[in-house]
This record gives sequence, structure tokens and C-alpha cells, in this order.
Amino acid sequence: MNRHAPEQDINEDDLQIHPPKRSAAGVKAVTVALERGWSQAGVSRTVKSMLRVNQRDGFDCPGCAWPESITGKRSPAEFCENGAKAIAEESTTRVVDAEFWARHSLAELADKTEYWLGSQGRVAEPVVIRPGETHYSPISWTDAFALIGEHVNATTPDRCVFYTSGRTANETAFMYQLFARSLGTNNLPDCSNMCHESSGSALNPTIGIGKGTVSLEDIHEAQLVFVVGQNPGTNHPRMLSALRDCKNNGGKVVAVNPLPEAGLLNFKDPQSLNGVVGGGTDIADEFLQIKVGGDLALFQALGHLLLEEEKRKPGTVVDRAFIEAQTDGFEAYAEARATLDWAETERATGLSRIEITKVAGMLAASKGTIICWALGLTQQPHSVDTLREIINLLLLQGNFGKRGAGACPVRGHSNVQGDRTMGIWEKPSEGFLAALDKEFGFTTPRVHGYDSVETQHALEKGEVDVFVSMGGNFAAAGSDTVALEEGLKKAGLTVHISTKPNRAHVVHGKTSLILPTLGRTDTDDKHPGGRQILSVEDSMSVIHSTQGRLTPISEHLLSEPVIVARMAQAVLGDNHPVDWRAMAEDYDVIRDHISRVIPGFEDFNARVRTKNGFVLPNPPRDTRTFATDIGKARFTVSPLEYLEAPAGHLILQTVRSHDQYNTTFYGLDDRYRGISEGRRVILVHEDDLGELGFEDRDMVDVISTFRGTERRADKFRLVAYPTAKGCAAAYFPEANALVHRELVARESNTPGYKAMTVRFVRHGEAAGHAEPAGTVGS
Ligand SMILES: Nc1nc2c(c(=O)[nH]1)N[C@H]1C(S)=C(S)[C@@H](COP(=O)(O)OP(=O)(O)OC[C@H]3O[C@@H](n4cnc5c(=O)[nH]c(N)nc54)[C@H](O)[C@@H]3O)O[C@H]1N2
Ligand SMILES: Nc1nc2c(c(=O)[nH]1)N[C@H]1C(S)=C(S)[C@@H](COP(=O)(O)OP(=O)(O)OC[C@H]3O[C@@H](n4cnc5c(=O)[nH]c(N)nc54)[C@H](O)[C@@H]3O)O[C@H]1N2
Ligand SMILES: [Mo]
Repeated sequence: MNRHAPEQDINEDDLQIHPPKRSAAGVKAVTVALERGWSQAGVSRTVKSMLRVNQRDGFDCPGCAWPESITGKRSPAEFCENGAKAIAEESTTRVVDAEFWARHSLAELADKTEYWLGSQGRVAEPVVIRPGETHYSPISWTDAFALIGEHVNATTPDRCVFYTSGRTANETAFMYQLFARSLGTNNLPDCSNMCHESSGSALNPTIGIGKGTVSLEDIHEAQLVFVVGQNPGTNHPRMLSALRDCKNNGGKVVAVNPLPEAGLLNFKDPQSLNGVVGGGTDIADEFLQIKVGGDLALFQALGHLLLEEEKRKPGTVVDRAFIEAQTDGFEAYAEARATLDWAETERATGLSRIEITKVAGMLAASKGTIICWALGLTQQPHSVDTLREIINLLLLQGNFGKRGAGACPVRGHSNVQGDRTMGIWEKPSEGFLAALDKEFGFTTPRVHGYDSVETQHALEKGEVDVFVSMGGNFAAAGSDTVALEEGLKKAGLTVHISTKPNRAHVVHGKTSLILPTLGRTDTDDKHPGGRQILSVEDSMSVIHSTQGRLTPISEHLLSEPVIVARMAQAVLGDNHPVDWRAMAEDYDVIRDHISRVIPGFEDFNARVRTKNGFVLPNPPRDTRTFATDIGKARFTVSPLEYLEAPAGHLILQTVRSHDQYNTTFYGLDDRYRGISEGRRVILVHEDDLGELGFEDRDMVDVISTFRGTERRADKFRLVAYPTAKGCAAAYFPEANALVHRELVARESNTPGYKAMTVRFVRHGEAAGHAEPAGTVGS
């Protein structure tokens, strides 16, 4: 069997490169969306699903976590191109059934690309593969649950791991964590560990909540919005309408990114006349083309400049009354930022003093500033410091608890934030566990569990006997792909509760189950009380219902809550104090439990059925208070740190293309960046290519270095691209084999997916000499 993941879709001859686009969306976005829908699901399913997405009685888009308006009017088609592709991907009528598994041996599937696997259709029935077998084959649901029961009960709880990807609804997530904790483990790693964990690690101790503090209306009303380390044109397209509205109200936007992403520059709203025939809206008033990892230096410099301006014009920039009353640590912060080494700031950021000073002027003049960020800031060794520096900057001007101001981590998966609220976390708080104990009458474990990186270490050491995956594709999403796959194969049993086939199904434990489930778009009505609804939480803490309307493609699919309940019954037996069956039959029973365990969910069943759902309490936003251990918000002081590649090397970051959802691919067209029919590319600044002795389109092998060890991934095309100098970009997950699993963000343990040090050799050549690499501090 193939030891390495297949080299995805190299298509050496097909790769096409065009100049990057300077505008996002437009009419093309709608035509692409509809074409993808029709080809996957046919016209009637496509129309049915498109009309229900993000509507008040419809389903939550399985794409991103960007909110819908709860006060304003919704357009009859509240979708975007990439939301539409996510729906087409799920509502496909292609099926992966017994015949498929009989036709393709595992050895054959191991050589297929992720794109091929995902394109085969929806998993239609439960299948199993046991040691020595060459093919997956059908298994009844009853036997599948019995098999899980046998494996879990043959080992200890600390050797079982329960992973969650962020599409899981609130009700399922609550049952799933309850199951893990009933068993006796907090081994609940999730995709959030690899995503916004750094945001939570920075926000909780400084502002007393691990979530953003703005609403959608705040974005519309802000005087200044920063969009940092984020590619909204592709990953959160509906955010562009919010930024457009902000600009129409007189607001300004600053984009900070090493890549000139199309959506940051201009937006053509396909739902407005100007977007269809006009020039669209220019989004960024200032574009800071920063070096990868330079943001801490930038935010420190901005803090310094604001303090200087306050000295010049006392009482005009810094919100002294707020700082005095509501914060701690200002003096130390002001002292640390009193001086600045401009030469080092320019080197760290790749930006000029003039550019930075201009943006500081915009900040000083703004009475309401929002800073939005995503993964460009969360996946580097010093990420938590960078995010704390953002909080410093916001605190300085009192940008909490007032309209048009606040912190806005833009979350990824459509319910990743809700899953955390429901207790999917390896480090639960004592308050949460105590509430569970009280509700269910037993004692949940207090020992912290594994996060996703720790899970990877445990898998490699052979310390995991059972790995259950609620959605997701851990094999492809994690770092150090080759070692991770070897680790997964050591598990006694892997269980994948999935909608589509993926790499994790092919590199599996000694015994492996694939359990097919309903998706967001599917109706869920096989219950004594009839059709059930579920709920989700968006990036701005709004909880609302979601219900699918499409007929499931197979009669063998079970809903996620039913799967969790039956798994729990099989493992824990009939005398367990939790009534799993009642929850599976009627989701109101789950919501009643949640309403008694989790603050903010009082009267959940009634409120989830209101027109717009409800907003969770958020002290910084609602009352300008901070529920930290000291009852105040905290300024923090971090030393300057940035990424600097040694001679002959570049800093490599990984991004999503316009045609993918994490590890699933909708197609091979990264339209805005002008790259199509090939994903194994590395985008490099023209000058760097020359200095390194390469040319555009050269085929290279890539070597990453970390603390003297190397990882290698072969056959990438270099592409001359207008990225910041000294930095390169490749696609996730093709480049994951290059991420050493010990390269992580301090405190959050999030993999350093945007912080690799790499060099290139001509394809097939020996690796050459490694040089030490790392971060620079002063
Ligand atoms: N269509 C679609 N939508 C999605 C997803 C998807 O795959 N497809 N994924 C979902 C998920 S789970 C998530 S978490 C989000 C991800 O949303 P994003 O965070 O937008 O995703 P990435 O593609 O990782 O883009 C990171 C951006 O940060 C920039 N960047 C990289 N390094 C730095 C740096 O050091 N500093 C700065 N300032 N910028 C940097 C990159 O150039 C890029 O523009 O999107 C969600 N939505
Ligand atoms: N190099 C690099 N690596 C990264 C990142 C990066 O930026 N760079 N980003 C990281 C981030 S932000 C994230 S969130 C992770 C993503 O990691 P995951 O969340 O684990 O990965 P996905 O690709 O989103 O999972 C896709 C699979 O989920 C299943 N699925 C889809 N919908 C449903 C559903 O409704 N129910 C169930 N049960 N299953 C479903 C399908 O089988 C599909 O194959 O990757 C991380 N890895
Ligand atoms: Mo994510």
C-alpha cells in the first residue's frame, strides 16, 4: 500500500496560471455556483436547497460561520458561491454503496486523491474492514454499535479519543461530550485545536470570554475595520457585503495580508446592480502587504504610535476613563511600548514606517474600530502574543461595549463555536463539569484530555485503541501527514461518522467502521414525534435552528444524535443514568438538559423556535465588563517576535483555494488567484525566485526545516506571484507533510501551518545542507 498520501492532482501539463483577480464575486460567482449544484444534485434539489439556505425556517449553510442578519431583511437567496458549492457537495445524488466498496480494494483507494474520493458521492450504508481484509463491506447498524462496544470495553477510557469537526450541531455535540465523559475521558480534540484555539487562548485571560465581541450590525456601523490574516472573498464571502455596507456608511477598511487577495481589494455583489454591471465596491482603503508572521511587530508599532499621539494631544486618543475603571496592566504596557526600534519593525513586517504611520493615523481618528482576524494570525509560534497585542490596541481606545467596535475572530466551520459552547473541549472548566455532574448524577473526569496535536503523539506511540471521528478528516487536516497516517494505523478501531469518503477512511485503524449520517440539508424525520430540528451558533454568538429539507439519498442514514445515543447505549449498557434513547427520539429532551447545564440557554426549546433565535450573553459587548479572574480586562506585554528565514530559505504559509472546503475539493480552480487545474504549486515572489536561482514554473522538491530536522514533499511547481517578499504560499492539505508536529503555537498548541521554514531543490536532487532556523526575538 502507498505509504505516502497520493500526490494530489499535479496535472503537470494542465496547470494554468493567469494574473490574479482584483475583484471578488460578481455574476461569475452565481453561474459557477448554479453549475456545480446542477451537476451534483440536479435542478430540482438545487433550487429547493438554495431557497432554504440561511432562511429563518431553513438550514444553516454548512459553509462558514459568518452570521445572517437578525434585525435586517434577508435576501431571498442568502447564499454565496462557496456556500452554494458546499451545499452542492452535500446534496449530491451520487452514492457510495456496497457495490462501490466491492469494486475498489483498499490498496486501490489508498492511491486515489482526496478530490477523487470526495467526488464519488455520499456514503450510503455502514461498512467495516477487519484485520487482513482487502475491502470494506456492509455491516448492520446493530453489529456496528456492538463492535464499538466490544472495543471500547476491552480497553481503558484514557486510550479512547473522540474527535469532532465543526459541522456538528449543538445537540449532537452536547450528547457526544456527555458520552465521552460518561465513559470517563476528556479526550475530546476538535478541529478548533487546529484553527482558532490561539484566539481563545488570548481572549479568555484578557477579556474574560473566548469569543468575539461584535454583532453584524457593529460591522456595518464601525468607523474602521481591520481585516487581518483572512481571505473573506473565498472563505467568508458574505462578509464582503457587511464590509461594503460599512463603507457605504462612511467606514474605512484596512487589510493586512501577505497576499493581495481579490476580495480584500474589490467586491462585486452579485445581488446588486452595481455588482452586475458596475465597478463594484473597493474594499480596502489601505492594504498592508505584511510579511508572514510580522503582525505582532505591526500591532506593537501601532500601539506605540497611538501612545505618542496621545502625548501630543492629551485626552484625544486613549480612553483614559475606561482604562482606569475597567482594565489592569496599562502602566507596564505603556512603558513597554514607549520606545520602538523602527529598523527592526520594518524588517519584521516588510512594511515602511510611512505605511504604518498612516494606518496609525486612521486608528487615532476612529471612534469605533473593529479588528477581524482568521488563520493568518492563529497558526504561528507567537500567535497568542499577536492576538493579545490586538486586544491591547482595542483596550487602549476603549473599543469594547460600544457600537461599531470590538474584537472579531472570524470562525471557520459553521458550528465550531457552538461545539465549544456545548463542551467539546479537552480542558473543560470546573464549572461546566460540576453542572454536568449535578444534571446527570455522576462524576465526570477532571483530568484534562488530549488536544489534536497530543492525540497525534498518542497515536504514534500506539497509546490510542479507539479513535472516533464525528465528521472531519483528521488524517489530512493534521500536521506531519506521513507520521500521522502511520499513527492512525496503530489504533485498534477507528470509527468515522461521515457524509463523504475521505483519506481518513483509507488510512485507518486495524479495524475500521464508516458510519453514514444525515447532513445539514437532509430532513430528519424518522422519530416517534416526527421531524426534528437542530441548532447552531454563528461566529457572533447567535443561536438559531437549522432543519434540512431534502430527501436523504439512502434509507440507511442515521442522524448524528441517534448515532451517538446508540453508540453510548452499546458501550455503557442499559442501566446508565443518562436516558440516551429519550434524547435520540426527541431532541427537545437534549435541549432541556442543555438549558439546565449551560448558562445562556435558559428556556432553550422555546427560544430556539423564535424567528431569529437568540444571542448568548457576552459581557464585554453587553455591559462593558470583563469576567476574568480579576474582574477587569488585562493589558499584556509580549516581547517582539517574528519569523525570519535564514539565507536560501523562505517562510511558507498554507492557504485554502477558492475551490475547496478544508480537505474536500469542489474543483481545481483557484479562480481569484488565477491558478487552475493544479494544486501542487508554491507561490513565490519574483525577486525571491531569482535570488534563489529558480524560474517561474520550475518543478521542485520542498524541504522544511525545524530544530535541525527536516521534512520533504516532492514535485511542486514554483509560480511567480505577487506575495510579500521572503514568504511563500502553498495549498493546505498538500503541504501538511512539511509541518513538523512540534512546530506549534505556544499556549494554544495549534500547528504552525503558517510558519514553516523551507528551501527548494530541483525535483529529484539531493536535499543539500540544512541550516538552523527559527523565530527571532528581541
Ligand atoms: N469556501 C470555504 N470556506 C471556508 C473554508 C474553506 O476551506 N472553504 N474553511 C473554513 C474554516 S474551517 C476556516 S478556519 C476559515 C479559514 O479562513 P481563512 O483564515 O481566510 O483561511 P486561509 O485560507 O487559511 O487564509 C488565511 C489568510 O491569511 C493570510 N496570512 C497567512 N499568514 C499571514 C500572516 O502572517 N499575517 C497576515 N496578516 N496574514 C497572513 C493568507 O495570505 C490568507 O489570506 O474559513 C472557513 N470557510
Ligand atoms: N496546512 C494546514 N492545515 C490545516 C489548516 C490550514 O490552514 N493549513 N486549517 C486547519 C483548520 S482551520 C481546520 S478547521 C481543520 C479541518 O479539519 P476537519 O474538520 O477534520 O476537516 P474537513 O475537511 O472539514 O472534514 C471534511 C469531512 O467531514 C465530513 N463531513 C462533512 N459534513 C459532515 C456532516 O454534516 N456530518 C458528519 N458527520 N461529517 C461530515 C465529510 O466526510 C468530509 O470528508 O484543518 C486544519 N488543517
Ligand atoms: Mo477551521
